[in-house]
Amino acid sequence: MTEKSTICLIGPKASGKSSLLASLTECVAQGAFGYSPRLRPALQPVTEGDFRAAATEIRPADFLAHEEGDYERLKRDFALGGVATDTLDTYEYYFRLTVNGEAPPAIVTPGPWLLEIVDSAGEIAVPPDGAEIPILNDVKTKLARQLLASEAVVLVLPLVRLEDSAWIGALTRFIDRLALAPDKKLRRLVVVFSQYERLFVRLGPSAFTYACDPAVAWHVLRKSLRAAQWLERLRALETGDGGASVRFTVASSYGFTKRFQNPNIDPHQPGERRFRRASLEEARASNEYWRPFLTAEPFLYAALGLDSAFTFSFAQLDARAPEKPAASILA
Ligand SMILES: Nc1nc2c(ncn2[C@@H]2O[C@H](COP(=O)(O)OP(=O)(O)OP(=O)(O)O)[C@@H](O)[C@H]2O)c(=O)[nH]1
Ligand SMILES: [Mg+2]
Repeated sequence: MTEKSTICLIGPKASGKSSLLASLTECVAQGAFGYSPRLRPALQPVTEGDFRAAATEIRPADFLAHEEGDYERLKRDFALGGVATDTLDTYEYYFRLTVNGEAPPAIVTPGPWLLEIVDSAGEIAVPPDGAEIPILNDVKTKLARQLLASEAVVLVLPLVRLEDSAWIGALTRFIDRLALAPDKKLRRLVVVFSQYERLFVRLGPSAFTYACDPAVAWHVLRKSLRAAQWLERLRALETGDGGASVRFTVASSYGFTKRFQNPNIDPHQPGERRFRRASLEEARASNEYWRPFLTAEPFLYAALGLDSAFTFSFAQLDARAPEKPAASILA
């Protein structure tokens, strides 16, 4: 049976929400995640019509469609350096997810799953503290409705010193409101620390080897969360009435350069630009060098409740040592 779920991406401005979504299909296609390769997930963008009709196959009318879809546009914007999401609306993207290999027992239905993923500008749900950012009431209402109707929330936070960030107050209020909302459908919430590759910039080609160790992610998460006062509010969300299960993970949309294995940031470009060879056309340059890292995890957990070697529960992060990591899956 086809299952549908809605996932809302929430997080402060420039935390990397749109980039995480833009790199999702490539991460799944390259198997650059911490799930078993035997899972063989596949993810394909579909149209809103396919989602609404709950069609399990692509509709014939769309089969030979050539216009660029919204998701292709998002991917192109990301490849060119990223564009801040417009505050004038919220933006829905649709996907069909299948699991073609050995489905673990945690998955009770065989799928496929139709996903609606809602992206929005960070200022709407998590504005900078103390700033007055004009947002249309209609847009706030739309996002609030989408949040209350969604099965999962993916909270994207940049991997910086959290206590220095100017949006902690807004984030704490957001979590409180979500925990207290009576009519929500929320079953899962994933906190993902983005831009993970930046931690490894000095490690050269060893970077990828360290990043592939789930124990490193466990330590990074524990350290990042130590001063986070909103963490106790999240526990309330998990233990409260109709509690949602909470997971923590790390991800990098830029990822690590294939073959060279170093963080995928081009040292010859101003700012932080993805590495690519100018002489190659865009599609080839991406395929040849770009491997996103763990950007599938937040969405696969949100949709299926499936844990990977890089998703951690409160209990796992509270433990004194990381669990023995599952065999390294990233080739
Ligand atoms: N180094 C690094 N930079 C990243 C990564 N992901 C995104 N960025 C950069 O971070 C900036 C913000 O990324 P976005 O994806 O636009 O952030 P957002 O959360 O969608 O921001 P709003 O739409 O404005 O709320 C862009 O300049 C990206 O290029 C990453 O994995 N690593
Ligand atoms: Mg965005």
